[in-house]
Amino acid sequence: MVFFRSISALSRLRSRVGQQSSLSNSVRWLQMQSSTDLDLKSQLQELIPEQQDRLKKLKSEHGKVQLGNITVDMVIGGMRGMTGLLWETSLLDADEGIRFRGLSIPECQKVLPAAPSGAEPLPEGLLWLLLTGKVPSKEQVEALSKDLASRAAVPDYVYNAIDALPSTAHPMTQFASGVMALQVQSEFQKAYESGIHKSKFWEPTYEDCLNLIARVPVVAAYVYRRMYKNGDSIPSDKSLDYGANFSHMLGFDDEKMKELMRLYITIHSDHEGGNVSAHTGHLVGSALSDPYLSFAAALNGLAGPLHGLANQEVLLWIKSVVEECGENITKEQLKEYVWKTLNSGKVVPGYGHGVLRKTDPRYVCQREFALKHLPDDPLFQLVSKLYEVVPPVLTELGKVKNPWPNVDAHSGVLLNHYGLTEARYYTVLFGVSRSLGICSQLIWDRALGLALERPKSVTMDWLEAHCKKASST
Ligand code: NMX
Ligand code: MLT
Repeated sequence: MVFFRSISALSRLRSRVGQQSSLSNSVRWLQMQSSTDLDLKSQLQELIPEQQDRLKKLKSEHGKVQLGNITVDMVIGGMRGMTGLLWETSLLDADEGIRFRGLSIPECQKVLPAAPSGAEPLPEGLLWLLLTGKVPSKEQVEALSKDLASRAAVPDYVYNAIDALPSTAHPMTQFASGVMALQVQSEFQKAYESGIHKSKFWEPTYEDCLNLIARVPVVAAYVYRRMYKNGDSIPSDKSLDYGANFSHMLGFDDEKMKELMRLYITIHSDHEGGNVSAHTGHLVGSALSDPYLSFAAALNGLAGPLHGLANQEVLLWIKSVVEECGENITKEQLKEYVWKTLNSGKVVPGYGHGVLRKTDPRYVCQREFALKHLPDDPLFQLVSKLYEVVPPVLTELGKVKNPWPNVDAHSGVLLNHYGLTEARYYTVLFGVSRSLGICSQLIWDRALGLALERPKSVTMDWLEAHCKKASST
C-alpha cells in the first residue's frame, strides 16, 4: 500500500518536474523506496561506493573543465557568483529557490510523510531525503524518529557549561556553548585518536551527526527555559516526532505550533553550501574537525545579523513599527518608516539575498501557513503590507539586487502568534534546523573524501599589478 502510494506520488512529481532539464540529475537520485530497509546507515552504506565512483569518474574525465571566470569584483565582493564548492544535499536557483535533492518545498510538502494529525513534512523525512536522495516511506521515517529519540540524552556537564554563562547572554552564545560541550562525546575524535583508516571516516561522522541532530533540540530547549521560564525544563516525550517533541520541550503543546515547528525545521534545514553557516561547517569539517566543532562554528556564523540573526531583527523591527505607528499603520506611513530605517544607515531586515532574485519560496510557504491558520493575526497583516511596500522602496534605492523578502521576513510573526514571542531566541530555532543540512553534508564530505578547503587569497598590491599587466596585453 505504502509502495503504491509512493509510486503514484512519484509519477505526479515526475510529470511536474519532467520538463526541467536541470533536474535530470536530481530525478536520477529520486527513487522511491521499494526496499523495506528501515536502517538509514545501511542505506548509506549501499549508496556510498556508487557515489565515490561517480566523483572519481567526474574528476578523471572532466577535472579540467572550466566553470567560469573569476573577476576582481568577485574577489572583492564576497565571492558572489563564484562556483567553488561541492554540496550534495541541496541546490539553489536564483529565481526558483531551494530544492532539497531536486525537490522544491511544495514538492516536499506533497511527498514527504506527515504526522498522523498533520499535513507538513516531518523533518525526519527531510533528513532521510538529504542523506540518501530518496523519499522515505512512513515506516522509514518512524524508524529514524525512534533512532533520534534514543540518541537524545544530554550529559549534565553540557547544562553546567551553559549555566556558567549569565542567563542574559545571547541565546545563540548559550546554544553554541552547549554544542561545544556536546563535543566531549565525539565518536569521530575518539576514532581518529585510535588511528581509524580514512576510508572509514564517514562512520563515526555519521554517529556524531545523528547524535548531534538528536541532542540539539534538547540543548536549545534548555536555553529557552533557562532564559524565559525560570529554568523550569520540560523533559522530552519520546512518543513524539522530532518537531513536535522540540515544540513540547519548549513548552508549546498546541497542535498547530507543532505543525509550524515541523515546517520550520524542514524549510530552514539547508540552503546549498555557500551560505555563511553551511560554508563554515563545511570549511571547519574539511580540517577533519569533528561534527560538533564544525557545527558550533557554523552556529557562530548563523548568529550574524546579515545571516540567521535577521529573523530576530525582523520581529524586533516589526514591533518597533507597531510601537511607533500602531497596528493599523497605512502603507504611506510604512513607506516612510522603511525610508527612515534606510536613511539611518540600516538594512531592512528580511529583505534581499546573496543569491535569490525572487521572493524566497520559504517565505511563500510560511505565508501560506499563515493564510491557512492565522489570517487575522495583526502582525501577519503587517507582514503582508510590508510585502507590498518594501520591494518598490528597495528598488528605488537603486543598488539592492533583490528587493524581495527572504525566509526571515516571515518566521517571527508565526512563532509570535503561538506564544513564542522572545525574538532574541529565534536564531536558535534556525540553528536547530540547520543541523540537518550541515550534518548531512558533513557525512558525505567524509564519505567522498573531500579535500581540505584552502582557497588562494591575494593582496590589493597583487590585484593592482595583475590588472595593470592584463590591461597592457
Ligand atoms: N536593506 C537595505 N539595503 C540592502 C538590503 C536591505 N534589505 N539588501 C541589500 N542592501 C544593500 C546592501 O547592503 C549593499 O549596499 P552597499 O553597496 O552600500 O554595501 C547593496 O544593497 C547591494 O547588496 P546586494 O548585492 O543586493 O546584497 P548582498 O548579496 O551584498 O547581501 C544580504 C545580501 C542578505 C546580506 C542583504 O540583502 C541584507 O543585508 N539583507 C537584510 C538582512 C537579511 O535579511 N539577512 C537574511 C538573509 C537570509 N538568511 O537567513 O541568511
Ligand atoms: C540561508 O538560508 O542560509 C540564507 O538564505 C542565506 C543564504 O543562502 O545565503
